[in-house]
Amino acid sequence: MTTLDTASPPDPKVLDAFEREGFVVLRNVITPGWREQAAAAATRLLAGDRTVGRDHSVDGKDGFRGIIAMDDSFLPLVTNPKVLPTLVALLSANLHLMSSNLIYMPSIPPGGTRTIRVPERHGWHRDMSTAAHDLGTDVVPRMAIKAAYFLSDLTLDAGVTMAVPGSHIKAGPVTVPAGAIDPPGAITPDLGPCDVLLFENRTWHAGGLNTSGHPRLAVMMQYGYRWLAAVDDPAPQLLDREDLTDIERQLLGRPDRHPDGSIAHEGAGAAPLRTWWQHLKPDPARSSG
Ligand SMILES: O=C(O)CCC(=O)C(=O)O
Repeated sequence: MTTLDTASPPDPKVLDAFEREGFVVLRNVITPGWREQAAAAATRLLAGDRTVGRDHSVDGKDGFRGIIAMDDSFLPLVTNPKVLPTLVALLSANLHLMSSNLIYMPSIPPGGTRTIRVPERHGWHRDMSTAAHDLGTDVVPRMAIKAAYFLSDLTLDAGVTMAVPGSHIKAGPVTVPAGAIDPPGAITPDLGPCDVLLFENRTWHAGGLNTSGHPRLAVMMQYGYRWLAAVDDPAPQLLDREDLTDIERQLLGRPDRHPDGSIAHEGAGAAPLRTWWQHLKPDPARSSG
């Protein structure tokens, strides 16, 4: 089993593909056993009456934000050793987890009535749209990457997240032709059940159309720079746990502090990932944090 201590440096071809396309698929990053356990945990959460962090939306979509604090089954994703090296190479070691988002998307039969993924509400977007609003679209850099895991069957009609290759570096919005629901060039990534789709905040993407007859279950883990606010509700009880590693603590939001609680210099809290990365790969990460 790969652990953070035995993780491999990222594949340069994967990094090139991400730079070019704005997304990439990493193969076999979770085990079938974990996937089954996580799908059961997701189903339990969705069947419950919990409202905190719940994200009910249109057309029967359901889900939660902050699922790592709701069921321990999801915790191993935070430091997935087959994903973290690529994330650090593409962003830096100065990372934290901004969101862990479970998304349940029901199947809608072809021709069934729906109010999303229709021409007037096609759903294509870039993430962190408020950054573009505040700063201007053209100056927003890569700030965060989502790692999208799928816990349900991945048939072609399952509604996997779609993306437009290269759209992360194109100025202006993608254009969806009148009467259509997808822009030219949009693709559905070829994903196996144990794969993960990585895409960044500037990549134009949309949930696909699920007509498979089964609900689609996805978990989106969003990692961004530590100077960006987390999207999920704070979960201080998680950080207080004694069974966490320093890397987990960093990713779960530990601030720049010395062990006695006094203030450390800006970026000090990234030391766990930075040290790990230096041992994984001789070159320093893009940012020394
Ligand atoms: O549900 C999906 O496939 C897409 C989700 C999405 O658009 C997002 O997380 O920003």
